[in-house]
Amino acid sequence: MDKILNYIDGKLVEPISGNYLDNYNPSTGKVYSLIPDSDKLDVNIAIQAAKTAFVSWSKTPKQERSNILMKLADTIEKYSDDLIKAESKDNGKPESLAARVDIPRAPANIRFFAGAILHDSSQIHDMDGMALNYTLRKPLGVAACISPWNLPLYLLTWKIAPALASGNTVVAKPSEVTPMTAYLLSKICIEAGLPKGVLNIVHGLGAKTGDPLTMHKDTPIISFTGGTITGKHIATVTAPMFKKVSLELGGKNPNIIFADADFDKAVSTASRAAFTNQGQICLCGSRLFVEETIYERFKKALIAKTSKLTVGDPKDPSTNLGAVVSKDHMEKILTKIKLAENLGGKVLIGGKRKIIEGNLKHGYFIEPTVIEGLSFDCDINQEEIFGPVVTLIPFKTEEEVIEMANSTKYGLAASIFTENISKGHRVAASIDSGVVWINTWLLRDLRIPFGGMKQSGVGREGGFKSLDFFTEPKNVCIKI
Ligand code: TXE
Repeated sequence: MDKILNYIDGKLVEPISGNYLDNYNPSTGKVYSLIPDSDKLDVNIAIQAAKTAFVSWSKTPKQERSNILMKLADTIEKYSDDLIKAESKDNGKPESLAARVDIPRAPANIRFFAGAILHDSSQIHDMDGMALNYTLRKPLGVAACISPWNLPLYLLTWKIAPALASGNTVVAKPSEVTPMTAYLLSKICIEAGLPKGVLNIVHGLGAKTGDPLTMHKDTPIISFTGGTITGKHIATVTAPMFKKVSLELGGKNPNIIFADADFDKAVSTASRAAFTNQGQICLCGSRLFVEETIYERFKKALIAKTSKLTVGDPKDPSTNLGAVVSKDHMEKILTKIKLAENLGGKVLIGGKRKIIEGNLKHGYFIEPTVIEGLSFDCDINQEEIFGPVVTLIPFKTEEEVIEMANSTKYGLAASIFTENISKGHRVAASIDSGVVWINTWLLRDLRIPFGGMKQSGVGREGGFKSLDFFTEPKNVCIKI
């Protein structure tokens, strides 16, 4: 059985305790590898290695840091096929999705920030010739990067790339549910010649590994993506330590379909937004608001579209939905579907676990599910489900749909479908969310500020926002 190792000070090492956790393949429901059950001792050694490496990495000229990161990106690309297979096996997602999204975006993230540091500039404030202020930006030290299981390698690189590019060193803790591609990345870092200690990856549970990492006195900066409850915990424990924290948390994103939308485009994009990655993307559109006059027609078209989606072997190129990430998560999603029915919701299609005969018989597959008949303010339409489940809600007016869309505690993303330009802009301006798409979904530009309002997060990452986050501004004032 494969044994995943920690990556500390440039070496692959066992956890000091010698303890390991089981790692499951969600498509088969079987254990296929072991993860270090790391604890405070491993975390402390990793932080010390990162702290030592910071001395020279932070002074390495930008061009050289950029070259090293470009080489890392090239080496990731060299192993794309292995990474695609590993991500799919570890997470349950279709290989075709990992090949289209997860894996190509990892080197793209690294190249983007390796280039961005070369084009960054600092501010100067002239005081009418009497004095001049200029602002230096310096890395902070050891960044703690904690990433989730839904887009494992992609979101890990989204954090470590700007942290490293701006001269910090990193201790990363990938999700214990999907550790494999982070482990492969450690081997890739060694092959690419990343200086030792610059990136360290410690595997393990949130409470045993994540907590000592975030609470350590020598991790002044934390970038976290994960659940809102964990985000709240990290915000609480780190506030008295005055750490710089960026939190990217959950979402309950509205997709709003007006009657004047391009109908076919709206149906197919709404379906993609609901079910991509089995609905396990924080940006998924899980609440579908449809203008009353086209509601029945839209509902019929969405059901027809959903009925054509294939749930099956992630290795099969024709598969649209693979397995959800874990048994616990599958059970949580199925419980939510039951609750929806108890609350008076009608399951229009799906709603059940899907058993695939053969060696995937014990896999965690769920049918794509469409539910109607629930009030906008019930639990199902307020709390994140994070699975292949979408609810349909009719609306009459622009004012009404804005109120319903904004009714949750989240504010991450929204999509609006209309051919009326003014309406699109007007509604976009009224929606409480960090990201709004008009007539599209998941169209990402790495330069944009990315993050959520309300309980979807704190701070923004992306483009120069990431470089700002991972550096500390220092103003110097010169009297002339
Ligand atoms: O996330 P956790 P979970 C949502 C989604 C999901 C729910 C819970 O609704 O059902 O969150 O998922 C680490 N100190 N999202 O429980 O626990 C953990 O080890 C430091 C949305 O899997 O937040 C992992 O590396 N770290 C989300 C990371 O936090 C801790 C993606 C995320 O896991 C920790 C995933 C602690 N005390 C889930 N406890 C999105 N925004 O995309 C846990 N961790």
